[in-house]
Amino acid sequence: MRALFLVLCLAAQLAAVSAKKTILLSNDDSWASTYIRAVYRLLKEANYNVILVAPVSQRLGWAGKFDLPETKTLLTDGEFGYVKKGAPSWGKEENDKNIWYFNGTPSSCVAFALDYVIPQHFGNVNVDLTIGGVNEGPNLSAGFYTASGTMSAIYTSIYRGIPGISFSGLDFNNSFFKDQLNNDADNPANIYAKKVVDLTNRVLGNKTTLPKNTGLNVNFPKVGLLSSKKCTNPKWLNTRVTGSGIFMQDMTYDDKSDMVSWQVKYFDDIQTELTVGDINLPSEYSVYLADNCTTAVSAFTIDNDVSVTQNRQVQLLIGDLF
Ligand SMILES: *[C@@H]1O[C@H](CO)[C@@H](O)[C@H](O)[C@H]1NC(C)=O
Ligand SMILES: *[C@@H]1O[C@H](CO)[C@@H](O)[C@H](O)[C@H]1NC(C)=O
Ligand SMILES: *[C@@H]1O[C@H](CO)[C@@H](O)[C@H](O)[C@H]1NC(C)=O
Ligand SMILES: CC(=O)N[C@H]1CO[C@H](CO)[C@@H](O)[C@@H]1O
Repeated sequence: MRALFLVLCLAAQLAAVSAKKTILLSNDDSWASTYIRAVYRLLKEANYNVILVAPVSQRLGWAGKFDLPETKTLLTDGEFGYVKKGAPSWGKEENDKNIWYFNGTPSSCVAFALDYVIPQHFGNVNVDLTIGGVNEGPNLSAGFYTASGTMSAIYTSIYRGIPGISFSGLDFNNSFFKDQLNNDADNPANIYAKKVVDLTNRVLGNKTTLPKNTGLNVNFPKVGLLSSKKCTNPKWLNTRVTGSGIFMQDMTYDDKSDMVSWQVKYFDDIQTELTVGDINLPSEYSVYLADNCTTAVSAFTIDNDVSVTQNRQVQLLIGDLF
């Protein structure tokens, strides 16, 4: 009788475990960054099965480059010296089999997770959602869509049929979780992580999830200790990735040194004529500029094709070629 009871308890437990939704978590700032560890901690507390696979070192701005390790061991220390030169090119936390590093880019980390880590170590569990971030720094959106590593983790996932959300926070310091992850309610890492869980619950809590080929790009404002405006619970706002007001990479040429240097430039009002998205939505960068304790949430698609109208215009121009 007692044995039967135990078997029933075990079966119930297994059912509960398998009912858990699985989230693949990555970023570009490295697996040892404060923000990704804060998100990992709270998603687990919220009863998700979380598998973290992220670069061993900072890969900011590496875009969709699909970089794989070329040696079995690391030729240099990983981020914050947390993994040392000479260690294997991929591995996991000693005390947590769900946290992995990989000597690759965000895009290749997602592939490594889906093609190696999950099939080999997690019994091929289905991933319900991929989350990128929270990225340390707001360098996402139109001008950075193709440049951002965090974004590339997400579109790599969406191309493979798994919906994804990229998150960025307004904080430029890439900090080591062992230095900065604490239980302070005013720590931006904890405020952001709580918001990530809120949005994840909404996206995964319904019968249906995000539409096919669709992802969300989320930009948080300055919060907590970093906010002079006492922003601790930012409001959500539906925005669009493009729209008037875009930050992009740009350069300055210096004729004295005959050299060029990197900068970010704001291009105002250049995309008011966009025909595909909803032009009534504010652009995410207008929210960034407003700095009004608001989180920008833009839905984007991986469909790179133009609208039918635009393609007709192309055909009018060069249609005699076809
Ligand atoms: C930035 O990150 C480093 C590395 O973890 C940490 O030592 C430093 O205190 C952080 N600075 C701020 C202002 O948070
Ligand atoms: C999803 O759930 C929320 C409540 O959490 C509800 O307001 C919303 O209508 C649901 N959407 C769909 C498509 O079921
Ligand atoms: C914040 O600023 C954005 C962009 O100007 C605006 O659309 C939004 O309504 C503002 N939100 C609040 C809460 O003031
Ligand atoms: C628009 C914006 O916030 N750009 C930032 C992108 O990241 C670089 C480096 O982290 C910053 O210097 C820019 O200010």
